[in-house]
Amino acid sequence: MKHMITAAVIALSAGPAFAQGTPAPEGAMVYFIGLEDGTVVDSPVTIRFGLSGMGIAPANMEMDNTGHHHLFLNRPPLGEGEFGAEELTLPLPNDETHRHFGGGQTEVTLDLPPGEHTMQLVLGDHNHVPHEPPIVSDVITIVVE
Ligand SMILES: [Cu+2]
Repeated sequence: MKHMITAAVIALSAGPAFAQGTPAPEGAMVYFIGLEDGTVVDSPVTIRFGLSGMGIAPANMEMDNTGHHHLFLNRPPLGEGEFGAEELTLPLPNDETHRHFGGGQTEVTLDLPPGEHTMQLVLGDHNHVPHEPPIVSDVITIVVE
């Protein structure tokens, strides 16, 4: 009896799924309103998201020059996490450290334990993928008393 050898074809050579990212206009910015690096707060803390040069659209709604907010919480800056630069071209995860505001929300109130909490805002397109170039805020560390 002859055995056939079947080669598993693994498409390792495929490029990023979103090689052409959603373009962001020059000068667009996301930023924290009223919070900066080192700000001391009480919990619960309300975190307000600022955006200039672009508009907010809910997730899954494809419109030029829009996106929705994501809050990175206690993880490395975009592009410096577990998946490195690859995460610039992939949908952002949705978990405790990656909060999505796909309804178009521009603030959130969080119960945070005492201590330091590092955060960054990242705008994502209708597919939750960062724009090209990525629209990200400064990384700030707030101190919860
Ligand atoms: Cu999202």
